[in-house]
Amino acid sequence: MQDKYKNSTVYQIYVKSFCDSNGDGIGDLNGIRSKLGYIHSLGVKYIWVTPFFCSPMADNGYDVSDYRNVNPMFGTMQDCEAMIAEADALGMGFMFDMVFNHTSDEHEWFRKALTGDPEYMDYYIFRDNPPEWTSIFGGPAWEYVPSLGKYYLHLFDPKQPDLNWDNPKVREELKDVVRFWKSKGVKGFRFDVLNRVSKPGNLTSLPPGNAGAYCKDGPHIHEYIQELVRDTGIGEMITVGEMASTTLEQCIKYSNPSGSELSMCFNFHHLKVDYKDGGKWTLMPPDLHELRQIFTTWQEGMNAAGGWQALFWCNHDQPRIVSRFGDEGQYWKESAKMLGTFIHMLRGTPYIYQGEELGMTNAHFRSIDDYRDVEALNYYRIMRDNGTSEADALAILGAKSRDNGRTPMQWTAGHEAGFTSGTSWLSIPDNYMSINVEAEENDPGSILNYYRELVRLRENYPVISEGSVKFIDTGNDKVLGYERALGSQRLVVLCNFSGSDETVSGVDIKGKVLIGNWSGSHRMMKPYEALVILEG
Ligand code: TEU
Ligand code: CA
Repeated sequence: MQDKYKNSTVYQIYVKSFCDSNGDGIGDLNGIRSKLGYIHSLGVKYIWVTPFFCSPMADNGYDVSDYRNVNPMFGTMQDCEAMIAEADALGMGFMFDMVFNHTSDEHEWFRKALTGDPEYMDYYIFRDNPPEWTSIFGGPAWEYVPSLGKYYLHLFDPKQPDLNWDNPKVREELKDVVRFWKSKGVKGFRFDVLNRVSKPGNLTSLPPGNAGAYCKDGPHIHEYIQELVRDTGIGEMITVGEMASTTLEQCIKYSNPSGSELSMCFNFHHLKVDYKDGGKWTLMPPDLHELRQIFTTWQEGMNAAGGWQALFWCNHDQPRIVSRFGDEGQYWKESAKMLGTFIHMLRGTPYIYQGEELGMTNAHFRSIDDYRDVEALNYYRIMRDNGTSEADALAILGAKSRDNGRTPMQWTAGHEAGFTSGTSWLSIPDNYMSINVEAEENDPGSILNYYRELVRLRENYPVISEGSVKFIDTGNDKVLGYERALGSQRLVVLCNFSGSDETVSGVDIKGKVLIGNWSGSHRMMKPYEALVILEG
């Protein structure tokens, strides 16, 4: 991890839902350009933008058919170059999203493979008698191609065939893609499901099971990442790998300070504390004890080994955090600020997902017809086939679907929340009338202005950007607390994850309040109170 990124915050844009410039109901690159001033006003230095490359959009752009061209739905290469230059002029850099575990089945490599061309068949993973595996989106992970008499592996949708990274030609092709975008002036990269690219040695001899569980942190993963970073010269750039179901030991290597791999990793354990028996399609309140355990292990473990974490609650695959671990009713504002404080004071690089800075909520869709995501639609069918009632299945999607995080950015109280002059591709929750940028700009106590302050604090206080971290015992399971330290400075962070008054004991609180969401410092923590105290 290079020091220059340590005091920065990253903003994540989901292109399709950020801002529509031409009234077709779909966010686009010119929409992003029109909002660069807003993003700059947050104080962030980097912008991760989700894939906008040519794609049939079976998985909203995570199925790329041409890595070097802009999907006409989102704009042109000229728009893209202008977007990069305009951000640059404001001191912000883009991180583009490289989806390298798989391509679209409409990519020319896969089209050639389907004709039986052996060179291109070896770009993918074809087998005669594969084991019975289920894919991450539900259904079988191996798809039969009658004309070839073989099956190909897809960890995700059948329209997302997995690439064969054991073929050096594939790795060369992907490096070329990185070089291409680097030469356009991109400042960093996010690598989609990167720890899944190296597959286990003898795939066909493995027992039936979950493809995702077999394909992670594979035998050559560190070698492949090191090669990619070295040969493209991105070791000095900001890079983040999306690392699914990984371990602390692996992430220490992925983000080792020598710069031979990546700047940092996304990991997801803290976002599974509301999965009953580990299953996503279930309903359960978050287990706060487990949440504390996970953060303690990862924060202190990465600290001790010099690894670096990407810090986040939200992204385009997750429900909205205020609806999930907070309270979108009575304590909407307090809980959104508390959750922001908890993440932004930790050790690592915080990511703000579009709308999180407004306290945007889940979608509250009432019918299956409102959903668009392939995963939600698949699992709805699977749940219904297994006998789950319509009401129960909709309640589960209402809490867990990725579409919750994909409703359009709420800019104003006007037509379609100011997102489009036409009709949005995905419905907008009614609360846009009060939860929107315009309203929050005008309120000094808004969640938006609080997030700006969190970003500013990280930039100005080295104890936040570089200090060590240690979790503390607050004597109360509902109040999570940690300490940051650098030289003679000490920061104490206390966060009440409940809607009731809570007491803490045994915590040494002295110093000045750096930021908080209730006025003053209390022995008693108010509902969803966050308190940050600086000593020294
Ligand atoms: O996500 C990978 C991933 O494993 C999960 O976040 C997954 O979407 C979720 O667990 C499903 O419940 C990445 C992208 O962020 C996601 O949008 C893509 O669909 C996926 O890869 C495939 O490219
Ligand atoms: Ca558009």
